[in-house]
Amino acid sequence: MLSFAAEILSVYMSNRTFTMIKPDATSKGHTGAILDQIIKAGFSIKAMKWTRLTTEQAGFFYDIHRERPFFGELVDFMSSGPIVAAILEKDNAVADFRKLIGATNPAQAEEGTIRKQFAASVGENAVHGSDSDENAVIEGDFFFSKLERY
Ligand code: FUP
Repeated sequence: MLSFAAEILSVYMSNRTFTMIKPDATSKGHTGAILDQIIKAGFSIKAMKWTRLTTEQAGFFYDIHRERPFFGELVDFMSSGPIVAAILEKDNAVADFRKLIGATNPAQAEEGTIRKQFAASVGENAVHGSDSDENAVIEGDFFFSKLERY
């Protein structure tokens, strides 16, 4: 019985985040190195898939940015090649993962962060990390069914 309650909590509470390794990083062959750093930082993978977004799916995922001037480029880029989508688990997952990946603009990202190492620009910045527990759940649900999480 505990496991049912624990599962509900672990799915909806703050120990999970959602990430994508973006098309720039997959196309440059950085997928393995990025996953290695994520795992070595203490995150465990609860769900993962290699896939490619349509422009419609990318637009839906980034709907909050629809009115921003970079929206068209963002959608074109995010649907330009394969991505790795994953749900990650760790205490304080959302905040710790954003620290691990660094600032949105790699020029402002701290040394050692994933974006500092692998991102070329603010638009093509190698990885996504959810910005809140609520969005982590919404974004994970967009990609994964319950049966695809372990
Ligand atoms: P982040 O939470 O770090 O992914 O950043 P945002 O939610 O602010 O932005 C989402 C994505 O929009 C970024 F990953 C890249 C893109 N973006 C731009 O292309 N230009 C900008 O000025 C800001 C964001």
